[in-house]
Amino acid sequence: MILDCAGKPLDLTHPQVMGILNVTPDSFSDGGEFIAADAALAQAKRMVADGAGIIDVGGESTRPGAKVVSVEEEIARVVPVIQAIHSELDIPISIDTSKPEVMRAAIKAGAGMINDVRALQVSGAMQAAVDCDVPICLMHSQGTPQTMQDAPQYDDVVADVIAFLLERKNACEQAGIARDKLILDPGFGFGKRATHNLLLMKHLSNLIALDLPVLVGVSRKSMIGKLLKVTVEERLAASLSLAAISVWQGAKIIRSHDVRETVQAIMMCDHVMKVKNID
Ligand code: 8Y4
Repeated sequence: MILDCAGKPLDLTHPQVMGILNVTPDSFSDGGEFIAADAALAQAKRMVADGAGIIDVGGESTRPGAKVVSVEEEIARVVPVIQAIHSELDIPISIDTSKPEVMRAAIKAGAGMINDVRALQVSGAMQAAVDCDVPICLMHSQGTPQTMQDAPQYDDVVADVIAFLLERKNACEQAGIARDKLILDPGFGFGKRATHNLLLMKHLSNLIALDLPVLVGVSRKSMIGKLLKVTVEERLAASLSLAAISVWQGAKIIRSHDVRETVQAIMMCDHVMKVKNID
């Protein structure tokens, strides 16, 4: 199955790595609010050389406790970077946003997928997604990024997350978005305790069974830090292990900071999964 991301193909017959490109003032800035598009483009080029299948551009930090960013500020951060990647590189771009105005501006600038951690629940986002007519990743989250890690609670985390994603999938179909444009994501770390994340990983095949492509984002996340007591710089091996466990169960897209290593890990998984007996 090949996803059409505004004219650029994303081949999901193999698992793919989505390279993370944060364009917030703590990356690529001169210390002020100005984002250096050329530096962001250089990182995108490196990710393409390392085997990324898509690049996820985000201008709003979704870290717990992060500041709220205005529509104007978010557009000013992401649009020049998307334009530069779109004109220089032959790779699909996803826009990591929940704001309808940012979705529209990003798609106009050359993005070919919407990655929404709020699953199109913001007012106007569903209609923006309908109008943009690109693939959409619907992610589960409990609470807002500001409060989500305070006290996450579930009856049955796996069943609750699947029920939420089915409800959002149905809302998309009702709004006129074809099922074959949808990608589902359990939202590791978004309003989940370590045990909730582990249960979602153990039972990821239950989400895969819905028969839509599944995206997993575990790269360097704090669940690894909490369980292994390692700093953010020391989380690569654990991130690769979780990527492999995800792909083994059928995940199709792995969102990662470490593209080269993640491509190697998931290619090995794919080889094992597809090997045929000799003779
Ligand atoms: C260190 C490492 C510090 C990671 C913070 C983080 C997902 C996502 C994010 C995800 C989808 C993050 C935008 C959180 N995570 N989109 N976005 N799925 N679809 N934190 O899991 O990487 S941002």
